[in-house]
Amino acid sequence: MKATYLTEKTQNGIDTWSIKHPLFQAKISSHGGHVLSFEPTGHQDLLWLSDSAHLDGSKAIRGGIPICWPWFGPSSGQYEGHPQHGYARTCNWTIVELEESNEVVKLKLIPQFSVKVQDLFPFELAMTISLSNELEITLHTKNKSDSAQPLSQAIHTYFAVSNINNSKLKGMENSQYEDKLTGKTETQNGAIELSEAADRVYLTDACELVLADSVREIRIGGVNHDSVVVWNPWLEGAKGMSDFDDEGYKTMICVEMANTQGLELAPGENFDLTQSFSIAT
Ligand code: TA6
Repeated sequence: MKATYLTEKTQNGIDTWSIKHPLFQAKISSHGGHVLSFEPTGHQDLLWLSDSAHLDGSKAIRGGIPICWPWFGPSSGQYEGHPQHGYARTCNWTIVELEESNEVVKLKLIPQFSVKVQDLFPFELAMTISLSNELEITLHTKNKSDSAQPLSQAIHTYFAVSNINNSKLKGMENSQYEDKLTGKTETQNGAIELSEAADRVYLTDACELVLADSVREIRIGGVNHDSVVVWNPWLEGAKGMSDFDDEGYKTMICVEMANTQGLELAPGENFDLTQSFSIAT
């Protein structure tokens, strides 16, 4: 691919695209269309990636930005028995459009589902990623069938923090959330400060979040989400995952713009879910 800022390396059938731009550096894997890192110039990586992540295509990559689609969480209903978080994060993707300038690099990628997988659902998917001093990622879904179809999805971003014990996620104060660990619905009191495992679905379309630690603030936005998922497995959870470093929970938090509340696409409907983030200060 002829490009100014993007270079491609292929190993065992997986492409890794490295983008070195005056405003940022980034890495994306063709496995899962997975953004692995995003470093605005002069700043540390905004994304967390497990040191023991599988980058060989054997499973979803632990860290960066996994794409959960066309369902979020355990499969259910017509998709019963299929893998958690769907198939987008474990199939290979290709770049179909690349636009580069001094200001921004824009990519459009499409997934290469197997016929068997594609026949499971009547959706078409594309992803656009725009990178500058901000990263904006959008999932474009089209319902190609002649009936309404349920869709759940998440841009499952693993953010890097210097220390989870002195991090705060602001912007969802007073929001209700489903606590997946207790099965209860709670109300958020003040900013989100974690001191134990958390797996929460905030029932909000809040779109001006700030993830603050002692070193920096990351601004997190979104469009068309009906919920924001916040997850940290903490020590016991991390120990239970072979691709999650035991101590890794100390320097990450997942903040995911998602559709988890019963979205249905009408026949022929297009639906875009976006997350964006950048350094605030
Ligand atoms: O986003 C939160 C969550 O749904 C958690 O329940 C946890 O399962 C996490 O995703 C990671 O899932 P994974 O399949 O990548 O291990």
